[in-house]
Amino acid sequence: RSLTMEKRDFSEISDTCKWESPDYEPWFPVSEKSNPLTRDIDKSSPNHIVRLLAACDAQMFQKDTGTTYQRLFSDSVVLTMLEVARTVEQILRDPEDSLVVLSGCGTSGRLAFLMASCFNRALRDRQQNTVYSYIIAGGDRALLTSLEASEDDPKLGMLTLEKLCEGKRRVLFIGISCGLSAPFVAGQLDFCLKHPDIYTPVLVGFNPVTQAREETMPGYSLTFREVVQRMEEQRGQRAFIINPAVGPEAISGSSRMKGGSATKILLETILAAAHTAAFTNTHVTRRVLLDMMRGYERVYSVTYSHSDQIATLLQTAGLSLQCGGRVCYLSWGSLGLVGLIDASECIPTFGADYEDIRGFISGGYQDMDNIEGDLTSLGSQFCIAHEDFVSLVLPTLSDRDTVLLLYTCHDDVGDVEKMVHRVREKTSNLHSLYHGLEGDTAQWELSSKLVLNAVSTGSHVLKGKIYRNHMVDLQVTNSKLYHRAIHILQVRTHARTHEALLKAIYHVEQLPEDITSAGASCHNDYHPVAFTSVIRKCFERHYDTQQLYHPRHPRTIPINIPPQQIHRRHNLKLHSTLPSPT
Ligand code: S6P
Repeated sequence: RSLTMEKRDFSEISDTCKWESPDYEPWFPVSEKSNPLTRDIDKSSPNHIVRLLAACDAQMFQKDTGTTYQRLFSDSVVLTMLEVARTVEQILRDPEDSLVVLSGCGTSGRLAFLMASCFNRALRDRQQNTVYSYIIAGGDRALLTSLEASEDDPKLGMLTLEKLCEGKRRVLFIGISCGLSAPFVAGQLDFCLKHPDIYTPVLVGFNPVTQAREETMPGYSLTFREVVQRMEEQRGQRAFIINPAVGPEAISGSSRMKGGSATKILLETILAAAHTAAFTNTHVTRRVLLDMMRGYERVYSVTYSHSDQIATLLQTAGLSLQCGGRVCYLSWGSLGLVGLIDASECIPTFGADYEDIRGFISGGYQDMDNIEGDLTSLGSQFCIAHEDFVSLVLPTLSDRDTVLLLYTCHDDVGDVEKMVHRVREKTSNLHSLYHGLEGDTAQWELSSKLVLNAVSTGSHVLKGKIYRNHMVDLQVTNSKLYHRAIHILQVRTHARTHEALLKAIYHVEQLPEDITSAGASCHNDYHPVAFTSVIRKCFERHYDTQQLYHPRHPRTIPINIPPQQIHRRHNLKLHSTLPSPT
């Protein structure tokens, strides 16, 4: 191997650990730091993008390195998981008037829904009563689109929880906030602490408690950090905190990626272990939990062993987006939810239109099994069945668009083939992600999530929506995103960034006093629509946009080549050598 290769590998290894140093961006919590591995992702080739994403995801499974950060496999984390799993086990053995509620905002709420549905299905299959429920800030429509503003409302969180749990004797509340930051979840945790006779709160996130958000919440006397401190006082008895560090996200603050994957790994491990124990009359042990988590680590390795194919897919999707085309995920079974979730996140993260990357699920809302039922009447964006794809998208489908099929050996292959024939009449740009060997649904889901996150993130990187490793076209729709936007502006300028952002938001040259003196969360109430692409507007004011929206080094990917020449037929198969569940 050449000296250059070795030098690069060495620098990647040191970049992997760099973020753990106390001097590295000390003003940010881990979940908002920029990952040293990906600082040049915006000018990387598709193959290198996938390699960088794999390196970032690997940080999830990194062992305890003796720094201040506890990790996924740390004793303290596994011990708390064990205690929570035993509480779930007790509920499963005696479910009368009991509930396990999973709650969160944005991606965290979508995963809460995914897991609640999956484990309720497992109970129904055993002819048991269901015990899981979910809350997502903004209600069911937030499962499919971005409603980030509700995240700022602690009272709404509290009231929604109270209403859902009316009449219950025992509630295990699992609040997910990757950044230990969502006021909506803080309000719920605080409510649980005030009613210990019924509620046991569990907080899942990926920052140390000392990095929980300190900003005051609108209409609330406590900060997130103060709520967490109160939980710490009860820790291990009436409150639990599961908060390993998984390293900064590949795209700064994009907690849909590692934050989402780690949430899925932690909670599915806890719930699956509790189910096994309750229905085989055994008890959850530390070893069972560790074995299950190692199973997910193998899922990671098997998935990224297909890096070249993922890179080809990412490049094709990127070309579609660059040409003004669309990327459609057509899925069967529970992979459909993974597709819908990935697609919905592109709207707030990349300022994408809902049609840019869009998910469809074979049985539509019947397969979704969400609390509010069929949402199609809310508009085209909420049409999610394959039938909707056939009537709304197929007629105008062309080689500019990319279609990705996601299915497993459990799905009806005849049905998949029918869809393949219909799509091929319109485009040759058809791909598939297929889990071919018998396996575990949860593992297939994680594998698909990693691939789709890579495709949607990578294709938007190729489109020019990322500057270094920062999102520059995000929608500033809540206070967390407002602060992130301020930081992104500071990356390139020492100008008065708060003013620059507010002027762009309100389209004014002079800022009236009531705007400048308002807190971050108030700006959503004033001009919700004006927040779209604010960052871009701010950058346009200060910089040469050419420099921002095109790669700093010329790519080998030509942007205006006719569709026939740029699209290649490709069939990605993830023949699953995934391990079976414990
Ligand atoms: C992040 C995603 C957001 C977050 C949401 C909740 O990629 O776009 O929707 O999930 O803001 O964040 P958190 O830190 O409370 O889980």
